[in-house]
Amino acid sequence: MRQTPPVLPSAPGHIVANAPEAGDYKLVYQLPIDNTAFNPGRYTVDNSKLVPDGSYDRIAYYVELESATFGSQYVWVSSDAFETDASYIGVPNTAEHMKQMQITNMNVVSNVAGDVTGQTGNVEFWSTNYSGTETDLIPGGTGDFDFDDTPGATGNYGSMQIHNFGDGETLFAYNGWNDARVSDLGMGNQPTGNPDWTFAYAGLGGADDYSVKNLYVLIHPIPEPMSLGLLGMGGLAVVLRRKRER
Ligand SMILES: [Ca+2]
Ligand SMILES: [Ca+2]
Repeated sequence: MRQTPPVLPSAPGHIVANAPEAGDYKLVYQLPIDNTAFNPGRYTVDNSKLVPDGSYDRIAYYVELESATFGSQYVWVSSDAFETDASYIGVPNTAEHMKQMQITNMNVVSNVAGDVTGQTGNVEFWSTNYSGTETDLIPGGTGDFDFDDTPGATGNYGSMQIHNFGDGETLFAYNGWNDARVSDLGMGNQPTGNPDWTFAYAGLGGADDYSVKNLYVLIHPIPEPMSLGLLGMGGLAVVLRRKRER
């Protein structure tokens, strides 16, 4: 039998204001992104150990950035849960976090990327180096560093990217966080250079180019049977009222 979903903090209000869907989500991780090497100790919120495996049906990422070059930016991207263990949905800094796959029923709300509902997207989550070589996992990729690249078995560059590959668009990219170099950070396709912001640290897409840079990871808990029952009765009440109004 499934375990009871945990009591977790709700999504912060400013996220719900931009993406109303977030009102039904709970906060698992909050990270003020550093200029260089990611360290799990830098999470200001980490509720991952409180979340029973499989107790949620959707995962969402919210990134907010501010920079002189790109201004104030945000993106909300949610999809069907593609990982049942909440310990592996944050920054993919271990081999166990590795994910190179399509994600389904993806919703995007952003002031940078195009908003979509119920679309297919993909994640490139790994801690190693990678090449731009396209795979057969994601349609439409090219040999450039984009939404379809090939992770290597070694190295410590790191990729945390989510894409709307159907529109050829990177939603957000956080790369180069697994060593001492300045990380790459960007939203939407990078206007010049590699679309997925690989090596952007050398230009205007370095983490140190942003004055605000926050990552939130959220889950949508599967409603408990009792809540479903109440929901059902509420629905029944609406039907009865409608009948009465006739
Ligand atoms: Ca590629
Ligand atoms: Ca990529």
